[in-house]
Amino acid sequence: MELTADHAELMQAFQQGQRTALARAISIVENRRPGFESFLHALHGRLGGAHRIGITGPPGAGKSTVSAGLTQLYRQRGERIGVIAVDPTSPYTGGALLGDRIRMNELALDEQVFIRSMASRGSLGGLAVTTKEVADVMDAFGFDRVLVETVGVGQSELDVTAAADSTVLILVPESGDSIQAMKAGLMEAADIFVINKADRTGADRIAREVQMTLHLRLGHTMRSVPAHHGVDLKRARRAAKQGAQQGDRADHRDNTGQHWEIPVLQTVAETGQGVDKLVEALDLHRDWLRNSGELSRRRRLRLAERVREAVERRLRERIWQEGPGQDLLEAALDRLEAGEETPYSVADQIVRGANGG
Ligand SMILES: Nc1nc2c(ncn2[C@@H]2O[C@H](COP(=O)(O)OP(=O)(O)OP(=O)(O)O)[C@@H](O)[C@H]2O)c(=O)[nH]1
Ligand SMILES: [Mg+2]
Repeated sequence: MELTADHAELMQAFQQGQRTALARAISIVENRRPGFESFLHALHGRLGGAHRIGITGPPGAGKSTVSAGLTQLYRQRGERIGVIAVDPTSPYTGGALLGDRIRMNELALDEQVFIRSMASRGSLGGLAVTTKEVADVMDAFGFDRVLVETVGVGQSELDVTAAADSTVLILVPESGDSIQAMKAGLMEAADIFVINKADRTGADRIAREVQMTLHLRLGHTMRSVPAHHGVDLKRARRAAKQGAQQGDRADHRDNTGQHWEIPVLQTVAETGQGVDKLVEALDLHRDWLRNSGELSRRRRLRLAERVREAVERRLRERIWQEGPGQDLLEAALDRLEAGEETPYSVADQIVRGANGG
């Protein structure tokens, strides 16, 4: 896991906090250039400082506007912020591009904010396959928060939870119908719900619907239905505090233990209204993650997943690039076609060949 001379030099600039080094490091990792694993290996000791926040939701829900609002508030606290926007503008809301650019450009002038757009590369889920590693690079660079914005098109909401400590699911008043159809997994993936565009009618109604659905799906008590405006941080605050006192290894979804009470907030991201409540909810969630042991649990899951991915990459390389896999496959094609071999017997030979036995 030795760095090339080039990468060693880059690492030095990176450790000095040079933004150009950060940009280059991200490119290496994002594009899986030769040596990227060694680079990540060298960075690994610096991980863990950043709060990773996933922001997901349907196209045009206001993810970028919310991210920009969050970034502004965090900046006021003097925090340094990295933003990863995966496929930032969907084909559905092409008009958002301009707004995105203006908002992002304003923020991008700030030396303490670093914004990186990534194409989703048609990966089914919508979340670029290297997003997690890019988040690692930003974490290692010393950002206090790393925001990962991804358009929700099904699986990607679940993907984003793999990259984030805290996942925010943004809906709009018009999302009503989709709530019924929302997959249980998706509901469970969200740590905080935000009904954005609360300046439109129906925000209260959808907030209630989300609460009801959470109640039905996750066994939450009806007490969590807020009296007004969907903002119910008091209960969340209490839960976080209790978790802290008891050091309980709370299960996120376990209503009988010290669980996280999922807040359902309302925002008008365009004016910034309610974004401060989201900042508060995220702070609470981070406290809860730490105190309940959930942060460690999630990080362990992520680390295990990372090992699996690296192993799969190695095996693929060993078989198809370095090993005899391709030759064995080509040599077997005639026998395959003739029905003398099956794809499974050939696969068996190839894998065994790669293992040197
Ligand atoms: N009325 C209203 N419009 C909003 C609000 N927040 C954002 N918008 C508008 O909604 C549009 C989409 O906002 P974006 O922040 O680009 O949404 P997004 O979810 O990032 O969109 P994609 O990345 O394209 O999926 C823009 O025109 C915003 O100005 C809000 O609170 N109220
Ligand atoms: Mg966007």
